[in-house]
Amino acid sequence: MTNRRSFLTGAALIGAGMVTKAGAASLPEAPVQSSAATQPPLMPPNGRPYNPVVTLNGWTLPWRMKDGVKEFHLVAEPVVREIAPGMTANLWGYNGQSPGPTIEVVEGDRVRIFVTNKLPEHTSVHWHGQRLPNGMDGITGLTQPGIDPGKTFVYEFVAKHAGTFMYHPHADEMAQMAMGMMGFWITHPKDPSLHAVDRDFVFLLNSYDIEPGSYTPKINTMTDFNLWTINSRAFPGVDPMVVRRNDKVRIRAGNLTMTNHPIHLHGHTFEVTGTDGGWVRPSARWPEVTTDIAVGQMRAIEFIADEPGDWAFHCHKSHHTMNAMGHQVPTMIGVDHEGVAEKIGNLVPGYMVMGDKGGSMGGMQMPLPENTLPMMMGDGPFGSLDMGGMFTTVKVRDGLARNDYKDPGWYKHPKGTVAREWTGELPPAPRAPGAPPAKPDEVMKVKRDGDMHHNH
Ligand SMILES: [Cu+2]
Repeated sequence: MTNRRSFLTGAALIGAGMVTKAGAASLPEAPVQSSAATQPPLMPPNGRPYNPVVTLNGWTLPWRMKDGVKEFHLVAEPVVREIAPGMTANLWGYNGQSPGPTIEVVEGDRVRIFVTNKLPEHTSVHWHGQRLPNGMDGITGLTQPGIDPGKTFVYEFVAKHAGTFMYHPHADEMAQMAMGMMGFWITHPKDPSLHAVDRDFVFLLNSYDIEPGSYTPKINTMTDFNLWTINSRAFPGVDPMVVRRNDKVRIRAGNLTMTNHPIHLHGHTFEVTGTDGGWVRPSARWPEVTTDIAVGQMRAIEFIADEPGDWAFHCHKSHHTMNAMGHQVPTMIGVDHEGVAEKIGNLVPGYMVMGDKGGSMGGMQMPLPENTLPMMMGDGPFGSLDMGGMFTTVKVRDGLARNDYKDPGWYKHPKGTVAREWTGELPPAPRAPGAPPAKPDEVMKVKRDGDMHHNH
């Protein structure tokens, strides 16, 4: 739910002396979002018409129209974000959530954004990708002084070009970005029929390093993050993208992590139709099923959702579809530790050996420390789903009512269309040259070198 927070009555929210009572009256409200669930698209109550986007596990910031200017109020502040059921994080964000709310405007709109700083240190907001006057670019020290705690700054410019943008601080940025300060910005085309789609999803890719049992990201981490998230949510905390069969679908993702993410869609082919630089000319597009999104980049992909089902959508770096546990764990495939668990169990109650038949724990989980997520934790219709992190689904369905995009549950496969166990006769299994003779139920006796240490 969106709560209203008035800056007339909420005097404590504004630093002393910065905004006078008369001044406060001229500020638009700063709505606050308390839920991490995907909010329905915000239909524009005034201004020029457009087709609103859906922010996955997020929301769009309402505005006030004043003398033909769209006025928004962002409040930079500490927030508590649920990463997935069972884990919350102390992050920094805007208006109650991290990422902050999506800002949606129309090409040619004059936009005024009030930014109130409730963080313990100075901040600024950079409007990534926008063409604007240099002094509105939000670079602390270069184009403006930092916004000190308790102060409110105003940014104002014309949203000149339709497209997909982001916002984030350029102020103590290693800390502020690592703490979750970022948001999405959509400038819709003047003509709503241009680039029109039926479903338009947006989200940021982000990452955190939060030790199991703690709540605050380690901001000095450079590459070895343990939570890979979509809009600061890890699967199964990421909502599905629900579409009707034959909908034209656009998904826009911005990458504000420290590494690239090859984003992969199952069951369909798509084209990259936009970047943060603008729309890609149709003659310059080619079919893809994976597109790499580099750091600081945005990609808009489009496809016709013509195959019903629950289609995986995820980063193709396998460690990015894992959650916090499972890092710095040695590879144990082929290591026979029969009896070992029992011995360790005497020393460490609840100890469980990780995957001597591979990594999958087959639904078993070690007792976890407080406030963390098992490395793979989803439950699917066929059992445990061995993925977490930057993973969700595109659910394509026949027969959804128009504008009814609530989660329809798992796909019901037509008879005879699910992979199944072969129960007929089997030929003798071939052996690789030099392989030891087979014994029933023998696991391979190979220890891989080293441990699972990795740099993402
Ligand atoms: Cu990734």
